[in-house]
Amino acid sequence: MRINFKNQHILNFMRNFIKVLSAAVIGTLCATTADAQIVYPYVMDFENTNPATKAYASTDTIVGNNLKWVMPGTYLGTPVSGSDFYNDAKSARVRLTNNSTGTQGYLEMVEDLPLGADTLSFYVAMYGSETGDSVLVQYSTNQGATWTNLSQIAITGTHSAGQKVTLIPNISSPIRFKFSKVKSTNVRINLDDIRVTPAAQATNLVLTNFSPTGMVHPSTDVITMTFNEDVALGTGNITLFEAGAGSVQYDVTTSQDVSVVNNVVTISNVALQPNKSYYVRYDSAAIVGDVSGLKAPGIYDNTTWTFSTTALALQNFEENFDNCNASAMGIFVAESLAGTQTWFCDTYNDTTSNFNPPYVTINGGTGSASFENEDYLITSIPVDLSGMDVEKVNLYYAEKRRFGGNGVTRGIYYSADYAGNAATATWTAIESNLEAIATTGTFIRRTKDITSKIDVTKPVYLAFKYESIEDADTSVNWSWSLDDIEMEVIEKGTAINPLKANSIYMDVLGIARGGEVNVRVASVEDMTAQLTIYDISGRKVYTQPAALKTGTQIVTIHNVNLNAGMYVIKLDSSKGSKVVKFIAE
Ligand SMILES: [Ca+2]
Ligand SMILES: [Ca+2]
Ligand SMILES: [Ca+2]
Repeated sequence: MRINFKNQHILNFMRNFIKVLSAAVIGTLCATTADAQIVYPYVMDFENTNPATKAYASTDTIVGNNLKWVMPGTYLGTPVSGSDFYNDAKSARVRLTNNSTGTQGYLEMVEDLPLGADTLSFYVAMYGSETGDSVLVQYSTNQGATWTNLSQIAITGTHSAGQKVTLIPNISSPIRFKFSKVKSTNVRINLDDIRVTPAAQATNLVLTNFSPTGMVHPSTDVITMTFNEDVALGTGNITLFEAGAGSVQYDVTTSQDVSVVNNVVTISNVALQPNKSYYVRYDSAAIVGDVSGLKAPGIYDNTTWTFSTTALALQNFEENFDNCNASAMGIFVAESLAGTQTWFCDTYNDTTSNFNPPYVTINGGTGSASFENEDYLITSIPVDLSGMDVEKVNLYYAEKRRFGGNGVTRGIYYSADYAGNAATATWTAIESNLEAIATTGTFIRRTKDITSKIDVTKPVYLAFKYESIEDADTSVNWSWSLDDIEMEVIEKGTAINPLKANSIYMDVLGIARGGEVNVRVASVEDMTAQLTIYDISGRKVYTQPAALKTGTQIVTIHNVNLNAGMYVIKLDSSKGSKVVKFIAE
């Protein structure tokens, strides 16, 4: 079962917002940033700026309480008693960029306040007897790339009684502010005691995604965890448990297999076994926020993050799409070679006959047109009947059509060289044009004896293929659904053979070039095997022992002297032997 973990934790994230009130906490949070520390509440009172004075036309950087500003059109210096408004001894006077001429003056932070802003308050006043100006307050959360208006305030404050303004941006991300004189005339305004309190910050990291989940092939060798911010490794363990069996513990401070890039933690070189169930736990302190120092809640149960593995290769199998999702439709994967329509997980109920949702569907027609499509639904692991004494292979499936038309062709194919790209694979038809579906809206069960059609001597990928045509007519293409796909293999002299996992699976990836042969081997246990290469006349050209690990691995054989042509590689082990042909060039 897949838990809706993300939403649950967003909920917790929201619930756990707290006010950051302690100066000590703020100091700790800020200590991990590279910049000078900003102490909250941040105050710009113009009493101790560096430099202490500034002419209107100057565009110098002004530092106040460790934060950098620029203030074109702003005067800093000794105030004029009876004309300037100021608290304590100084304030800012804003006019035009060249004093009495130019464009409106402003004060802009050129660094962020790292903990955002809960409240922003300041004093504003008109200079002397001047009247009628406003101040525009803007903020930026993208380092000044763009500015958002927060408020524009008509100034009623006077030099003898400034006007206090309090705004509540309540933005938790790093933020900077800009204060601009609005009127283009040269009337002057004063600003003082700009004060920002920190916004509430998240109290923990959030694990926003993780993999694997659901059903995966045992060749999967990577575990990833994605967080809501950039992270670093802390102290503790990430632990992979095989349900009811042992576990592998990754100590994040010592394991060479644990790495971090930005907000993603990756565990490499994971060894999985076929037909097993797994769960993953991790310690709260194992992952920490890179900048924030926040910790994650961790996972301490065996239900939050679970997954299981398929057999190494398929023999008898049955897929009812109970765990269908967009990227893994059970043991099948979808590939679209033409057209934007694709196979998808479906639960639409237009019948109760044989209806067992979810199932998979593709529809090359929409309400507005009919589209050209070529789409495969392919087994994600090979069907390998080479170790069986095959008497009969039955393929069962339930299929349904919706809508009318004659623009759709369906077929069943297999490929011995499929390697993740249906376009470059060689497909052999088991049946290139399946029989018409007489009625719409109802699942119909089919039984096909494919014994003489499928290659039982080597691993092959089985595929259902949907093709539809381009036509402005909406009623040409129709929707094809599949469910309950089952392969039944009957061995000679036996009743129906039960599902069993191969002990060893092997194939050669691609064409051998430059004396290099890439052999993919899946094993149910650690063992030593012997790999031997023969040429087509049966002459041994290479032999070497290979230490196999549990799970799937690529064994690369280097520097073999191979002429162009066909070869055979043989694997001998205590679990039996396998022979695979390959081509060298
Ligand atoms: Ca002041
Ligand atoms: Ca189903
Ligand atoms: Ca398509």
